[in-house]
Amino acid sequence: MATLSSVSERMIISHVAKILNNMGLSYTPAASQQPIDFRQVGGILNIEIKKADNSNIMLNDTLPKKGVFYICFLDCKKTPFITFFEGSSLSQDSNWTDEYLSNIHYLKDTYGRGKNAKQLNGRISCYVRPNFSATLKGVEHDPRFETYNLTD
Ligand SMILES: [Ca+2]
Repeated sequence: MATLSSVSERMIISHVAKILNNMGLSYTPAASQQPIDFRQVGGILNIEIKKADNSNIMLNDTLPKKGVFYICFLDCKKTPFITFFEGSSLSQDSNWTDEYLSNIHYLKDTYGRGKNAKQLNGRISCYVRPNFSATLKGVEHDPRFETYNLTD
């Protein structure tokens, strides 16, 4: 049997696709590198799969939001676990993200794009984008997260 550490997110996505297909559920798969792996599952649900080698998941520029259901496989050294949650459960306590995003937009408009960026001196250019990640440490004690140890 494969251990979680030898399994990639792509392999998990392919297994979930098989399960959804066997259940006769329709869905739209995400294009490569796009957020939300399965869209409009059965016409009602969006599913995002995450796999990490510790308790931190990478979100890049996508803040988890309401209406997206997350299934996360965490290969923590002590106890690998799987947790299920609705996106807003992860992001709603971080009330500073709107301010962060508006600062990112300011930096983009000043240095990364548009007429300001075109007026910058020299050969160097730059771009800035959000780079969110989240810790899932302790979610087994949070009722918003349905969590199971994978060693039990
Ligand atoms: Ca994913």
